[in-house]
Amino acid sequence: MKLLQDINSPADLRRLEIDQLQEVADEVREHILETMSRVGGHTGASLGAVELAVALHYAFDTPHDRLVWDVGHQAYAHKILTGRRDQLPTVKQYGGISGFLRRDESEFDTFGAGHASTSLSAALGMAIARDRKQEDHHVVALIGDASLAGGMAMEAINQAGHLKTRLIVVLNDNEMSIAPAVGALTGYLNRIREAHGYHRFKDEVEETLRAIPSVGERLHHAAKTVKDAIAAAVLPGALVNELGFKYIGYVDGHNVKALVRALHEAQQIKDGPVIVHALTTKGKGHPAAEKDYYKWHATGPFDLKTGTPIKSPTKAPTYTKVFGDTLCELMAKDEKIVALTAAMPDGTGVCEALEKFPERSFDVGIAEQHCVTFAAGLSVEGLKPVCAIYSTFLQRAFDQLVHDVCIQDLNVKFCLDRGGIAGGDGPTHHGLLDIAYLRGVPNIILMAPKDEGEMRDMLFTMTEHIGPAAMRYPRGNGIGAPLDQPPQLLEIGKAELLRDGGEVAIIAYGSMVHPSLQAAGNLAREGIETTVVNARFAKPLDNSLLLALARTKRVLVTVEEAYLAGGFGSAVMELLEENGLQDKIQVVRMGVPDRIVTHGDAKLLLAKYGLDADGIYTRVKEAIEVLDDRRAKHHKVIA
Ligand SMILES: Cc1ncc(C[n+]2csc(CCOP(=O)(O)OP(=O)(O)O)c2C)c(N)n1
Repeated sequence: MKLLQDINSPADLRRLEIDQLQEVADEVREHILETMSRVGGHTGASLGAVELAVALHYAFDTPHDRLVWDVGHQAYAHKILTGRRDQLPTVKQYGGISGFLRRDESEFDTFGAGHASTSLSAALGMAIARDRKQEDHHVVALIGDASLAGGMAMEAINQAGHLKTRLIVVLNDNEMSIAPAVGALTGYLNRIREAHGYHRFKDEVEETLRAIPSVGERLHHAAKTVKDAIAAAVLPGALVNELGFKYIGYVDGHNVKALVRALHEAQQIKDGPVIVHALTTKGKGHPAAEKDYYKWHATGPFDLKTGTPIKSPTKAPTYTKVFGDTLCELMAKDEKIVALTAAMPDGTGVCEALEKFPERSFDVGIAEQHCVTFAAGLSVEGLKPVCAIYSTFLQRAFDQLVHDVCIQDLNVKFCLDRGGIAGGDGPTHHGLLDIAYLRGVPNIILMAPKDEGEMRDMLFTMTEHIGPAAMRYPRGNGIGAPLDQPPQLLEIGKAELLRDGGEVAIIAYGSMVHPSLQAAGNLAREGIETTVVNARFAKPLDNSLLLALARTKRVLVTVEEAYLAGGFGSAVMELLEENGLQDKIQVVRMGVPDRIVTHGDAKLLLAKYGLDADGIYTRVKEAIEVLDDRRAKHHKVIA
C-alpha cells in the first residue's frame, strides 16, 4: 500500500495527480481482495466499482457534493477511501462496519441503503432541496443496471426528466444483477454496448471522409444526416433524450482517467439531469471472479490465489435449498404451480425451478411489486403462483399483496426466506416485520415450520390450499430433519403439542420451536416440567388448543423470531382478550423489541434478545419464580 496508506479521506485523494489514480485503484482492489478472502462479503460487486469510487471522489468535492450509492453492496472502495480502510476486515460483523451504507456510520454515506433502486429518488429529493435552499453543490447517484430497472428508479427518472433538475446519474453497467440481469431494459443497454462497433465505424467513416482532399468537409456534412438517423436508432438518445436526460457515454468503467473526464463533462451540464454510462466487469481484478461473476457477487472467505471457497464443514441443507428442491418436486406433479423470484434465483432457491421448468418459472428482476401483481394475474387464470421473496423485500409489495391478492382472495403463495434475523446484512435485511404486516390482512393464512422437514409439508399444504398463504422460514441451515418422506398435508390452523406438563406452556413459532424444546429439556433436568407447542400457524391460530392451555396453565410464554409489536405473541393475546381470559393467565411474550437490530452473527444477535435455548430457559425460570413468590405470599396471608 504505497499511496493508499496515506489516504484517510477523499481530500487526500484529491491532492494526487490524475496519473496516480489508477495506482490507487489497484491498491484499493488489492485491499478488498485480501480482506474478502479472509472475511467474505460482497466481493464481486465491490471489485467492479473500484475505479468508479476513485473517480467519483476525485472529481467531486465529497461530502459537500452529495454522492448517493444504490444498494451500497458495491461500495467497499467508497468505504476504504472515506476513512474506513482499516475497518474493512470488520465489515458485516457485530460491532464492525456495515456491509451497506449508513448515515450514522459516515458523513460520506449521504443516504442509507440496502434495498435496491432507491438512489435516484433520494438524490432527486436532495437536488430539489439544494435548489430550494439556493445552494450549489452537485448531487450524484450511482446505480447498477439491474437496479435501474427497478420500479422506483424508473419513477424517479420520470420525475427528474419532467422537472429538468440538475442531477448526475452514474450507471454502473455490468450486465448483471446478482444473477444475469433480465428484462427489456437490459436488452436496451446491451444494444448500446453492441453499438460499440457503430461508434468505431462512425469515427472511421468520419476520418476517411475528412481525408478526401477538397470535397472531404462537404461529404462529411452530407453523411451527418445519415449518421444521425443511424445514431437515433442505435444509440441511447432515443430513450434517454426523450425522457429529458443528457447522455454521456459510454465510458470504460475501469479507466479512472476516462471516468474522471466523463464526470467533469457531466458537471458542466446545469440545465437538467445527465446520465454517465460506465461499462464495468463484475469481479474485476480476480480471474476466478471475472469468470464466474454470478457466484462472486458475494462470497465467503476464499483462497486468494485460486479463488476456491474455504468451506465450513458440511451441515444440514439450508432452508433455501430444501425449499428449492421441494418446489421442483411439487412442480413435477402439479403443472399449475408457477415459480417466481424477484432477482434472487439463488438466494431463494428458485434457480433449480428456472432450470427444470423454464416455461413456468420467472425471474422478474428487482421488481417485487410487479412480481406480486403478476402472480395475481396468473392466479386469476387458474395457475398457482409461488412467489419466493425475502421477508424484507416483500415489504416493498405490501399494497400489491393487499390490493391485488388478498382483497380478491387470490390463490397466490408467498414463501418468505430470511424470515427473522438475517445476520451480517443487518437492519435493512432482517425479516422481522412480516408477521406484523401480514397478520392484519384478511384472507391470508400464515405459517412457519419448526424445521426443514416440516417446511416440505407446509409448502405442499400451501399449494393445495385455495387462497392466499404465506410461509416464513429463517436464513441458514436446517436442523438436520429427515427429508425422505413425501410431503404431508397439514391441517390448517392446527398446532402440534410436542411436550405436555407443568404450569408453563411455551408456544413457539417457526424457528423458535427447537430452542424452546431445548430449554424445556434443560428445565426438565432440574425437575421442572413445561409444555411446548409448535404453533405452526400464526393465522389462523389453533384457538381450541391455546384456549385450553390458557384455562389450565398459569403462564403462557410465546416465542418468535420477529418484532413483538403486532407479532405472533400479540395474536395470542388478542385471542385471550376476545375470550375474556386476559386476566386469568400471565402471558410472557418473547421476541425482538421495538428497536433497529444491528448487523452481526445471527446466533449472537438472537442470544442478545434472549431468543435461544438459554434465553428461553431463563425467562421460564423467572416466570416460575414469580409464581412461587406469589404462592408464598398467598400462603402467608392465609396462615
Ligand atoms: C428491493 C431489493 N430486491 C433485491 C435485492 C437484492 N440485491 C442486492 S444487489 C442486487 C443486484 C443489483 O444489481 P445491480 O444494481 O446491477 O448492481 P451490481 O451488483 O451488478 O453491481 C440484488 C438483486 C435488494 N437489495 N433490494
